[in-house]
Amino acid sequence: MNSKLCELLSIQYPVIQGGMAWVSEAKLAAAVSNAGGLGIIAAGNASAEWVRGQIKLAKALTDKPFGVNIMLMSSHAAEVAKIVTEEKVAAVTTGAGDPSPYMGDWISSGIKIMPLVASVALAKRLAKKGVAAIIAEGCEAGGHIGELTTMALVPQVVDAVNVPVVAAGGIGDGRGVAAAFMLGAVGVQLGTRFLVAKECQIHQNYKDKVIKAADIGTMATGRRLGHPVRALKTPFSRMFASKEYDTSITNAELETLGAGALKLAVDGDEERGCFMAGQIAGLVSQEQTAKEIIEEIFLQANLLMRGGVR
Ligand code: TUI
Repeated sequence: MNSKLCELLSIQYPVIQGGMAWVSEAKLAAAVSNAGGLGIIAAGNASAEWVRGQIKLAKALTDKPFGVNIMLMSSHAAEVAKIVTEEKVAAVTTGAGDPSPYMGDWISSGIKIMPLVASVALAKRLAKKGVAAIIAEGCEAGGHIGELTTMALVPQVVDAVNVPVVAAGGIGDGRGVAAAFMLGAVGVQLGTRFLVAKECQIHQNYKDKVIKAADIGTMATGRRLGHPVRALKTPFSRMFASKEYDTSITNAELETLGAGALKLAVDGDEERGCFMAGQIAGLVSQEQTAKEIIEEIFLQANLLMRGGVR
């Protein structure tokens, strides 16, 4: 399946792997790139030197293009922004903010910039500044989310900008891919489905929870803090949700409660972990290699888009 995104990134399938903090490491990124998608190393809150090590490892594991996701709320974001330039990664995706301050350096180094946006306003602002593509992420996604659904957001972003748009949030199989193309997207970004990739290094408890999750198995918490996060319903998310309505708890205390919980999930802590995942977790039913996931999804998408049935 060829699309503008394949040409833009020199990849075989128009799929980008989500940059999931603590989850998207070099091994997963390289596996996705080797399978013909664009693998992504997530910098998350990690140190710049950790990110450099992961980039070097990915270079050893694949000769295909891959990218780095920079979480702009991280205190290390500025340093990581420099390292991706030094290492000349093929692409950068950004989340949780406006990457404008770093874009000049990336553009002069030939790095393809694909910011994640949750609104038309930010998409329009960035499209004027030389981004290669915009990733429009709906609130079905896992992790830090905006307000609009993928169904509502993607066509509005497509109409508002003159750069290619990638759809993200709630996409887990070939039907989601076909739907994204119908909305005007040139590709998709998938996170939750890759959580259960064999090459994904998270604890088996995390994978089992995603596989067992039902349609209503996720919830968004943290609205009070201005950055809602979608995660699986677990003891942690229920505890956090109840404290969110407790006016005797300050915002600072609430922030402290959440800090470090994602890492605990990645290490398998079922009580204290924050298991970020998207609403499509209910559809994810088995562990597969990145190659199996990508080939299965695009076989189905191709059939559907040629007018076949699934
Ligand atoms: O960024 C993500 N997903 C993430 S980041 C993350 S780490 C985190 N952990 C705890 C609290 C907060 C973050 C986990 N998952 N997706 C892309 C995304 N970007 N979703 C929403 C946004 C976004 C939100 C506000 C982008 C820009 C923005 O405002 C900037 C502006 O100027 O409008």
